[in-house]
Amino acid sequence: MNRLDEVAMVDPEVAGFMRAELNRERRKIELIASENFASMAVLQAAGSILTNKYAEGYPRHRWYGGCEYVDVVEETAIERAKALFGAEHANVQPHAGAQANMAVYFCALEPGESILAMEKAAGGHLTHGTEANMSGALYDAHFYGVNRETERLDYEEIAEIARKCKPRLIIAGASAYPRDIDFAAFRRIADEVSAILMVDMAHFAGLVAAGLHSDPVPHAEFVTTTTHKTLRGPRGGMVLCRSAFAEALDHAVFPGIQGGPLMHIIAAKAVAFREASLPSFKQYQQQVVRNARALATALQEKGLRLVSGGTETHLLLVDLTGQEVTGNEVATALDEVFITVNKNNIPFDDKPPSLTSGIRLGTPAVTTRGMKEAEMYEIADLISLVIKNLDSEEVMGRVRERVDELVSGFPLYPDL
Ligand code: DSN
Repeated sequence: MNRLDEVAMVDPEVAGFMRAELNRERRKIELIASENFASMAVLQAAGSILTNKYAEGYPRHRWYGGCEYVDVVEETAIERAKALFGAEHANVQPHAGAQANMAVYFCALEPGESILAMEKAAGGHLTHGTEANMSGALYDAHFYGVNRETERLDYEEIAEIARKCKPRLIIAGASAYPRDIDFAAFRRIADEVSAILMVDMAHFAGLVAAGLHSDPVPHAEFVTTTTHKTLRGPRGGMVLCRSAFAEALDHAVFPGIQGGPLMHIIAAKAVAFREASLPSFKQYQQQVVRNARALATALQEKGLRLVSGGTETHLLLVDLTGQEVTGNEVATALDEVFITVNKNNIPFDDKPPSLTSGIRLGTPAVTTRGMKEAEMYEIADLISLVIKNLDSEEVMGRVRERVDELVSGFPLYPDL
C-alpha cells in the first residue's frame, strides 16, 4: 500500500516526487523540532480505504449512511486519546493544529473578545493571535514574552499583563520555547482574572503522554495539540476538554469550522495513540530528552550560546548573534550539507523573521531513527563546523561526507 508501485504505474511524475522525498528523508539529518517519522502502521492507516468515507457528524449521529465501521474507529481514537492524557473529552476531528485552536476560540469566545498569548517573536505560534492569522483578526490579542535576563516565562509579569488586559482566554504553549511550562501558575493567573485557560501542547504532547513534561490537562479547560510532532502520529489535530465544554466544542469543530472528518487520518491517530500508550514510547521520549540535552551540551562545548542556557524538552534554540551570521544563512548552509533545521527568531531579536538571529533544533526525528547521545555529539560538531566555515567548500564537502556516513548507520523505512 505504501510502496508507490500503483502510483508509479498511474502517475510516474508524482511517484517520482514522492520517491525523491523518501530519499531526502533518508539522506538528511532531520532536526526540525516539529517533525518526526510516523511508523509503518500509522502510514498504512493514513493511506487506507477509509479515505473513501464521508462521515459528517459524530459516531452514532452522522449525516451519512454506512458509517458503522468508521464510527468504531472514531470511538476508539477518542477513548484512547482520553486514556492517554487523562482527559474528560476528546475531539479527534481537527484536520490540523490551526483548526484545533480555531475550534476552541469559536467555542469559548465571541468576536472582539480579548485573548492573551505568548508573542510569536518570543516563541509563540502563528495561530495564537498574530495579526496575519484569523485569531488576530477576530479577537483582541495581547501578548506576553520571556524575561530578558532568564529568557524564560516570567509568571509574575504574565499576571501583571493579565490584570491589565483582562483576557477572556489565556493561551499557554509555544513553538520555540525550550523549557518546561508551569501550568499551575497559568491556572492561578487565569482564575485571578476570571479567564479560560487553553494550552496548546502541540510541540510537547509526546513528552506529556510519557510523563516527561508538566501535564496541562488537570489545569486547563481546553488542551489542543497536533498529532504528528513528538506524538509521532499522522499529520492532524485534536482538542481535549472538560466535559462541561464537550458539546459546545464538538459543535465548534463540526459544523462550526469543518465539514467531513478525515476518517483515514482518524484511524491513523487511533493507531498512534495505541503506540503512545506502550512502554517503548516512554523509552523513546526519554531518549528524545536525553538527546536534546546531549546536543545542547555539545553545542555549548563548541562555544555556541543557547537561549535560556539549555533545554528541558525536545528542542533548543541556538543564538547566532556572536557568530556574525544570520539564522537564514546557517539554515541554508546546513541544508546544503544535508542537515535540515529552521531559522528562528530568538527572544528580543533585532533581525526580521526572514533573516533571524537563531536556528531551532529538535531531536524527535533523529531519535526515531535510533540515534543516541554519541550521534548528538557528532551532529553538534558538524553544525559548529558549518557555522564557523560558511564560505569553505572544502569544509562543506567534508561535512557532507560525514553526514552520509552517519545516516547510513540508521536506515529509515527499509520496507518502502
Ligand atoms: N509549524 C510548527 C512548528 O514548526 O513549530 C508549528 O505549527
